[in-house]
Amino acid sequence: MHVRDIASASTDHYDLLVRSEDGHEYRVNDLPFRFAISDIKHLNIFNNSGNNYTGQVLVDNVKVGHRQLSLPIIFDDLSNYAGSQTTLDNLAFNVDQTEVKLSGNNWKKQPLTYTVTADTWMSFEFKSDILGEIQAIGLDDDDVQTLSRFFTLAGSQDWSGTVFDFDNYTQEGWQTYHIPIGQYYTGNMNYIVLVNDDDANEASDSQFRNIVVYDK
Ligand SMILES: [Ca+2]
Ligand SMILES: [Ca+2]
Repeated sequence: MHVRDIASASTDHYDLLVRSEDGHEYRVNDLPFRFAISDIKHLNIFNNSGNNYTGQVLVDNVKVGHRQLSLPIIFDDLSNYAGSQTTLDNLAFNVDQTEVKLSGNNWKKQPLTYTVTADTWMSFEFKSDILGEIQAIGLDDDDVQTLSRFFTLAGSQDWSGTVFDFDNYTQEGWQTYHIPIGQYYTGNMNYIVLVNDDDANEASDSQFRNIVVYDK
């Protein structure tokens, strides 16, 4: 591809459009790499004209578009998850119910119908003022624990069988997570599940906000 210019950044995708000399447009996602907008630290423009690297690149009018691929999940229908796990059930919300604070010993699910593909990601912010035993998030298709679908974020207990790749909460306020969940599992899901497990003390809290599930 002989690239003449970056045509534009789409306003409706996390994509860049690259226009070739002959007028073809290529989404960056059509090229052999992918990225989330939040992953961009530097935008490097490469030009590869066949095998001889002699082409020229003209770059102008670079814009980065932003649109959320889905709206944040609204916590308007939370119910207990996994039977008797919840023993102390305290919930608090912001006004538009895109932020929820679970405290006590509290496992909740919110209906969310989503087919997870290999390209599915989940982004959200998490905060905990008092750490507990298990603080985690995941998707599930029913009310029965499926451990491999949960991402442990914090807590003293190693919830064996869950994903620990994001078990890195620093206890410094809100922390942002971008999880490529489709690289861990796929399939039809019916719930997003939030876990604030603290059997011994019933004192921990897990706060989640701006959860979006999307394909890219
Ligand atoms: Ca428990
Ligand atoms: Ca399940």
